[in-house]
Amino acid sequence: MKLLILNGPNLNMLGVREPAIYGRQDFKALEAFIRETCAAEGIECELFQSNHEGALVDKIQEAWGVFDGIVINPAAYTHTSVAILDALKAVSIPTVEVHLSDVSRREDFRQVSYAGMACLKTYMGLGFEGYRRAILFLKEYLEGRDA
Ligand code: CA2
Repeated sequence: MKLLILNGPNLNMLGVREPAIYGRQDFKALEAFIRETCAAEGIECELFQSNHEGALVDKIQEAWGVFDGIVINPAAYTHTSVAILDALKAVSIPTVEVHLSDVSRREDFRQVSYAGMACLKTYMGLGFEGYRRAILFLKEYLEGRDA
């Protein structure tokens, strides 16, 4: 099983500011947490972070026929990007959305998620743990589908 883990703009700045919202741990720690989670579950993973919408769209398109599932935190593009939504729909790879913070309790402009419209599930407000839950959900979903 191969999962692609996508992180959007500014997540590489984790730990630098706004610890009350995003926690104190930095992006390196998040990447290590994701790799350890996948290794413990016997899952192959590739991690990709970009601050550019088109780069994320390219990566989603390239995932077609290569990855079994996608975990995505599109960050600010969550609330603006029809291009990312269309790419996820185009490849039709089982995808789970993750947000470190509980966006449902934040500003009005964060109340829409375009990417979420193409996702099986969303985990929010759980910090790093959201990524672990998304990985475990996809593992169970993909194993169930193959059985
Ligand atoms: O809660 C999340 O995971 C978000 O996807 C994070 C995004 C935000 O735009 C979404 O609404 C919710 C922000 C990414 C990180 O932004 C930082 C800002 C300051 C310091 C460090 C990171």
